[in-house]
Amino acid sequence: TPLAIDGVVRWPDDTAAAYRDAGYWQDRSIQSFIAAQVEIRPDDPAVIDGDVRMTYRELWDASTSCARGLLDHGLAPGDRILLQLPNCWQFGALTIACFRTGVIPVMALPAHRRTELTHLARLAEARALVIAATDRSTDLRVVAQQVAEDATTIESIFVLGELSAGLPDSATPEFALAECIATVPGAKREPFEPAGQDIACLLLSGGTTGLPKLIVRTHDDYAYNIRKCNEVTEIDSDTVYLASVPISHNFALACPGILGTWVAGGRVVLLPSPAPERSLQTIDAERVTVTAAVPAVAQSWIEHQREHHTLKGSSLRVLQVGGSRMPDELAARVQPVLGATLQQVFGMAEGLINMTRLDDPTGTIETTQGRPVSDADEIAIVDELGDPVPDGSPGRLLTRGPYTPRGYFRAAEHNARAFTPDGWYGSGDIVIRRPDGNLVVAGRDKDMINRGGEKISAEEVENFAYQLTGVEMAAAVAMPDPVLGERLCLYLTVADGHTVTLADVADLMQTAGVARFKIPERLVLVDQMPTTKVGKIDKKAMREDIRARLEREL
Ligand code: J2J
Repeated sequence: TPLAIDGVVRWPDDTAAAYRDAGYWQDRSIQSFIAAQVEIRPDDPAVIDGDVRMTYRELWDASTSCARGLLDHGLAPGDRILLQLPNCWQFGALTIACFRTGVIPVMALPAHRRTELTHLARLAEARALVIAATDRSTDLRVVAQQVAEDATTIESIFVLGELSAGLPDSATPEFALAECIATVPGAKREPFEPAGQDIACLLLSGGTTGLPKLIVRTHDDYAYNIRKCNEVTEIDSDTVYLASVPISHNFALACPGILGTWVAGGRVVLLPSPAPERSLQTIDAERVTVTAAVPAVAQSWIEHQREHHTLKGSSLRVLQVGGSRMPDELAARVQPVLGATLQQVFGMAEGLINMTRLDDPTGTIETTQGRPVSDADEIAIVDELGDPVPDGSPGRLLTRGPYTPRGYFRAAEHNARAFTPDGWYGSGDIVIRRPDGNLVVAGRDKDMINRGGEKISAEEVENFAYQLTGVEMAAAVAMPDPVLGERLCLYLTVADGHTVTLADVADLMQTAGVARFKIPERLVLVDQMPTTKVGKIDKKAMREDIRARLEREL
């Protein structure tokens, strides 16, 4: 029986039984697949991170030490920790250690700051924080202390890198992650053997609400997600997978990502960012065969390659692209310029993953976002009344399946809106199903801005704007951008005698501490917000307005 944790929505019993009978759920932990690879190929490379090259045995031993360290610090199965690390081998060792101890990592993004981290720590009642000492110019140790002050369940902070110099006695204690990993493990016995229904990790939703929601991923469902993605992307022990986009995100974590690669016995190469020069050099130097990117990154690689011909070899077999809609023109340039098969991925941390297949006709690969990775994925495309629309017509995407959970963590009220009573998840995407089953993402029916794959909840930004004196009405909308697809534009109406600038909004958000990508890049002051016939703020009119303004400026 799984550990009891309140606020987790399970699949109905009969559905769960059917998933077990069909073999989708195998009551096996994710790490058991990796452990099997450690047995088969202890001396094969598992991860390459800069100068660090670790074999399967070494990665496993690091996770063993790390597990011991977590337990020594008083963490127990079922406890949550907030994990915020950049792409590094320690992320892998720690994630596996969490699986092996039953400690549940909450996968925060590297860009998150005080506001998000505090919210997540509170929501999850996290007992510890894991951070890097710094991220670019930000001292995350200072941020972590603030978070620990506001999220009172935090008892310890694990730091990758230098500890703070001279913390006051009242501060939350810091520990070096390196020491935790260097702990000499005692007993050989596994400290915890997860049941299939135990929680492997908590992922973040791409958020349409004021603050991100947490998504419960069990070993049963996430292992199935990983296995199916491995099958479709043809991952095996010869795979060399490059992760340059954040591995805390579902895409590079498990679709198939680093976990899929380890489950298959392949080799993971890590980079801290997808900067084109270094990424392309690394692909050649490490003979990378598969990698993942958002469309903006794919575009930057293509442009770089066309100008500098950095890629010389032809090791790259598959470039996965997802996170936001890839323009068809860009899709058509991948194979000719990079020499790799494009795989479009339309996925979500909530579950459902669609992929084009590697042997699909070029037309399918270049103009669709693929189809579900599992035959057990249920898809419905419906109109406003919830009635199915015919193939070829746009409609709202609903989905259910063996790796799409039935509710967010501790979010009963939101769940009532995001899920139908029959357990279908409404992703908020408008899609068209072609007769061959492939989906085309045609739009969105959710109040979110997709800034090159980085999701921004309009409500979250608007809530900040309302804190500024004089602001009467605020509306965050997407403005078109040739590189990122969308950027964030903020519309405001301001009371007489007040002025608000873009810098005021940025200052406020920076002071509060939020991910930089959420800060609006343009401000439009209007006398009146456009409204619909029923008096609601008309965001569609605003999106058209900003599009027209940008066109006039060209
Ligand atoms: C259009 N919109 C897309 C695409 C995601 C793989 C890839 C992506 C994600 C991801 C992921 C899109 N075209 N190709 O988890 O494993 C938008 C949709 C979707 C939302 C989910 C993975 N691919 N999207 O992006 O949880 O709006 O997951 O509902 O961050 O991104 O966001 P997220």
